[in-house]
Amino acid sequence: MAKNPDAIYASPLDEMIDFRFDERVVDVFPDMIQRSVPGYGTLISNIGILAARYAQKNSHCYDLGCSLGAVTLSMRQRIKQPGCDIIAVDNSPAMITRGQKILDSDPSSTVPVKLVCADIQKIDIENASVVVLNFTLQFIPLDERLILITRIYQGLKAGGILILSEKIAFEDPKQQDFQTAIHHDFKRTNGYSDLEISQKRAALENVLIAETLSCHQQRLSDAGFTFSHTWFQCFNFMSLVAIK
Ligand code: GEK
Repeated sequence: MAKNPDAIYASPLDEMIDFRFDERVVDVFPDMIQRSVPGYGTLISNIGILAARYAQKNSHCYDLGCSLGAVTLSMRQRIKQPGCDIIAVDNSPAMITRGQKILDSDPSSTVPVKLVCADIQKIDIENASVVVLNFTLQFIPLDERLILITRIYQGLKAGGILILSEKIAFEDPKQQDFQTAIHHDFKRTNGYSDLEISQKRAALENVLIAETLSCHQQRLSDAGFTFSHTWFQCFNFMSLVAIK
């Protein structure tokens, strides 16, 4: 499918408004995320491979903060266990409406998908073998993150996995500066101007709160996970897998 180019922050804005997942963002989302998150395509396809290994028969797989359903489509193509379904949740109505159209036009698998417009902090998570938070936890208020991860842990079956991908921060200011500079080079190489990079950064400042890798690992451990492992990192973006 042709991607609409992201030019949301290309012209100077009089007033900086906090970033929101509205219609304008939905229109350009596939282009925006691919040009902004290093390794996004690699993450999406490999989440399908992880799901194929860890999905258990007669269980639910959750895609929390599903946006347009890229993770859902990847899992749906790979999962072969009988009786599995995918529950994909996002609280942006614009994302869910567009995501449903994309799903309906993809006949590549028969795994049932339920697309739900809801706050992931309020839904039931039960009988789960795979739960994915692909760049979603970073938008949840800091003091509510442990409650969510604990509810995910409790909803997972033994042997089930949580895949947690996040933009991360670094304790060492030198490393923070290095990773930020390289990430900005990545965005520049993908055609974003310095103005776009700085305006997007300002819009996300109060909305996307990145934490360190050790902070994420400690929270996973506090929630009950005894095993968590980084399986992907590129600059300041990483993905962990935690197994119950
Ligand atoms: C992908 N996973 O393409 N409840 C439900 N959804 C939420 C909440 C919440 N409380 N907070 C934020 N969202 C996707 C990419 S994007 C990441 C995920 C990014 C949703 C929000 O509406 C948005 O669609 C998504 O989480 C984050 O693999 O844009 O950097």
